[in-house]
Amino acid sequence: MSNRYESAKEMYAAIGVDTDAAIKKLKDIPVSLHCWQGDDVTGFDHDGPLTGGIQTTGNYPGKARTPDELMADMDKVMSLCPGTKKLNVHACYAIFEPGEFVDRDKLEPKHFAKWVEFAKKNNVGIDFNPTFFSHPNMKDGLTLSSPDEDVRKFWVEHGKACVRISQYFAEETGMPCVMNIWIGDGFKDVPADRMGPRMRYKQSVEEILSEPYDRNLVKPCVESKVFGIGVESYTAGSAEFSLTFAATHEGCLPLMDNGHYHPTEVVSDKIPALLTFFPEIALHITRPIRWDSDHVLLFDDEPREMAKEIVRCDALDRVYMALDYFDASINRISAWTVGFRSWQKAMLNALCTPHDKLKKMQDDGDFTELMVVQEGLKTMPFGDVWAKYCETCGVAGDESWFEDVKKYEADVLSKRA
Ligand SMILES: [Mn+2]
Repeated sequence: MSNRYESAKEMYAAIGVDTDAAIKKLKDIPVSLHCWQGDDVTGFDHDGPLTGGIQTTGNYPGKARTPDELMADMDKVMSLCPGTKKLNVHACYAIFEPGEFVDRDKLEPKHFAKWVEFAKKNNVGIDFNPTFFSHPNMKDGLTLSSPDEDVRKFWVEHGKACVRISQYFAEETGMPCVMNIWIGDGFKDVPADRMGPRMRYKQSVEEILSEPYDRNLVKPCVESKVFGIGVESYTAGSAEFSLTFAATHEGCLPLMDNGHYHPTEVVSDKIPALLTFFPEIALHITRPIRWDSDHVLLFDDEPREMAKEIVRCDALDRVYMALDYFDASINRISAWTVGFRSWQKAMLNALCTPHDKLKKMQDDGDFTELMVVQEGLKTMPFGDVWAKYCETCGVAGDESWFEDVKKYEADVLSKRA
């Protein structure tokens, strides 16, 4: 193993890449691990169906049913993945005392104390998301953009409660909390008014962000979307709406989910465009197959290109990275792990790319050589650098981690009825 790494290191050094430095750098970059892969976006505050235009498919046994099960599963995933993790929690994952319940507009930090305890135990930060779906107070599919003032106010109060909870997370963990606002509000068929819902959505987010918070601790974002299931004709929070909102509201970040654009658009190209203007941006990283299907992230072309853009823009400290996918058709621990490890691979690969040399070729107009060299990079011994990175992080560099998952499935998951 070490011979293979030494040999790979020499080959990378010959093209101007310091693999030791790449490994050292990646270890400290936080990536947010989404709690909702573990239970198919169900949460703990309701018994109803998943709504809001999103859907999980599959019925693989062993999904987490309680906070303890979900956290045990996340512990297992984190133990199999290299790098620095952060937790990503949705408001519907509030943890109540036995017999206790409050609705989303009344949520308090105490309902997330167990998440803080879990984060502290793992020495990780927490990102947060108000949950504007899977709730009876979505009226005609609308929340923050609802023309019903009582409905709209309910959801504004939910957003404000989430700002307070985000501040609590940041204060408790000592790490900033990215608070992402995404709504599935929209219409199945041709609307009669496209601007009204957007005016109300704008007003609602402004009201939410009027809740006092420390801008160094809470990083509010708005996430756009192109369409959802049952919401095919119109979504209030479109790309133009969300990007313009962030651009015109100091301290609010644009969040791009690479499943939330038309299929021929690529977020890799949008990253440098936004970094040209915004001090900080946020990402949801997923694998859309023909639509926003939220397949498990793989180490394939678009994540590789996205990671390269973050690294070559020298923006690892300006981009908040979070995973967002959910597959209920396969072992969920494995799904989580494959996705997290894939993004780590994409980033390590990006850190092992001689960007300065490639940029010079572009600027000098050497496009023939640029193509030749970029193709050559694809067969560099990246696997040996990856294995070394995993070894320094104390996790398996090959797929032997799956043995652990199979054992966990036999000992733990299969016992869940
Ligand atoms: Mn997303």
